Amino acid sequence: MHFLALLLIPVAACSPAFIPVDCSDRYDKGYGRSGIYTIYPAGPVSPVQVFCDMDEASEGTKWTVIQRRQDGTVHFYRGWDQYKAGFGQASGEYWLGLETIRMLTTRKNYELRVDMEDFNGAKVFAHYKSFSVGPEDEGYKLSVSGFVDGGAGDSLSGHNGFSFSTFDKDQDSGRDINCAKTYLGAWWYEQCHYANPNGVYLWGSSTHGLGINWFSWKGYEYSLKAITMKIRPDQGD
Ligand SMILES: [Ca+2]
Repeated sequence: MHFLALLLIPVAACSPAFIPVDCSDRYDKGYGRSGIYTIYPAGPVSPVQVFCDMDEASEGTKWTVIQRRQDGTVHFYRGWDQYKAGFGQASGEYWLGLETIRMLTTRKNYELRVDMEDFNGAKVFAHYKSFSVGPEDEGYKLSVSGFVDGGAGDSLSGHNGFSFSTFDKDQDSGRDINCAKTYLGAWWYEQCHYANPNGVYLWGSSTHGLGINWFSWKGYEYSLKAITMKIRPDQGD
């Protein structure tokens, strides 16, 4: 009995008092700088490293980055298991992972902002007041609404309600096509896409639909320099 009690005391003393679920929790605890932070979307035993955008220029901070392309250093043409679990590094290009995104967006109401940049330094964004991803057994279905234009136009609402597809898991709506294979990406493809943020990094000109496209801004023949998808709890404004 006494031996057990002694064992339990240090464990209790070590348990962390603060378990941030996302970058918003970090920010609210006084971590106000952009950078790499550890969050716990699935509880204290599952730390995940992410980039937090706390920049005041990005409409008031608190953003958890779920996807980032900026230099082509990370290969994005990957299969289902990788898109489910996530890949890349929080310090550079990465995909946070469908399971983590689902867990986050199930806990709270999130909004989404997609920031984009072309090779001339022009920057635009698309903002969605509501964003969530459903469970795996329903194909990690996308729910997105409430578009607010930041110059990019709306190339995501057309994907609302569709399941996520990778080259090895075709859940798109095209019966005779595997959109992930055809457009060398992974996305909530319909038949097939208005945006291809996980397409091939092509340094500008894109073969029709294969690059990092956002149709309503640059069409299908232009592959963006940078694109970032980030989420934060609904601010109620
Ligand atoms: Ca198909």
